Amino acid sequence: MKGIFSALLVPFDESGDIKEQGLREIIRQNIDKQKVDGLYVNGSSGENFMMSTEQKKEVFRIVSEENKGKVKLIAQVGSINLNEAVALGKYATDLGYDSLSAVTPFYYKFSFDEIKYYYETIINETKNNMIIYAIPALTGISMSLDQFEALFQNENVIGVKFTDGNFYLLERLRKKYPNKLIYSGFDEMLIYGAISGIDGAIGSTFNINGKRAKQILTLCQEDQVSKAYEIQHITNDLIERILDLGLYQTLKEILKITGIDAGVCKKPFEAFNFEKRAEVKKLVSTFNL
Ligand code: NGF
Repeated sequence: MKGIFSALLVPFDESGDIKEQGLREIIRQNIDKQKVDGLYVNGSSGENFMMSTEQKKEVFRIVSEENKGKVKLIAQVGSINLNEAVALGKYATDLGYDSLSAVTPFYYKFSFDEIKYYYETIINETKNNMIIYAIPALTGISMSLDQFEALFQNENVIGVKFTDGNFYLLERLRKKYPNKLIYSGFDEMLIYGAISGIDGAIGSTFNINGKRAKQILTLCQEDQVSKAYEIQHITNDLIERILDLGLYQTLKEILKITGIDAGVCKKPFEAFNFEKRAEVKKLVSTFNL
């Protein structure tokens, strides 16, 4: 369960339906071309929170079929509808996913006791492992070291996807929990997590730039930090442009330019600005994507 995990992109058509063949192509791109160690399915990058329960199940099923046991699979099942989270958790567990993950429940200002109950319920009902998905910038939930400790007491909580720039908290977690899996979540800050001894990383840009992410992680593990910095600098030149042009739309456009039917983003995400297509083509050749 260590290494580079792509937060899988999902291609939609103009009506918001999943493009099955395109999804299979994106899975193959990740496994065969980017050589990722695993896939993080139905996270933010999969536009999960905009999909119906049936669509989420469809994605879980197609990924499991196309993967054929090749790389590790993590199913993000978090939802503020706890019944849905449990149902999705059971579904992914039956499909053989290696672990579940769930975003901290958001929108309502849930107390920590409520958050703990949410994780315990998913674990108890599914009997699967759980990776906490902490992403304070999008959920508004910033957990303290003590709160992580309370969740980590449950042995089924095997780790955290830490999409946060709080590297002091990351260092404290790493020291205190050498046996829990810690995945960094911000691709542009991968090197800082790698220096702090993370086990892996989960990110959207790995769909197109996974090989560089793997190099950064491996070089840091081999104490070759200045070489890792060189790759992070190149990576961030790329990510900076992608963020300016629109994150998921541009990632999909890059995939399309490389011949993959990556579809469009689900509305109300805006369409990709086609006036920028020449610039994206240049990114593909400059960064050898
Ligand atoms: O897309 C986001 C939103 N974050 C991802 C990742 O942390 C979560 C990150 O890779 C994710 O992809 C998922 O749950 O599916 C960024 O896209 C990347 O660092 C660019 O900022 O914050």
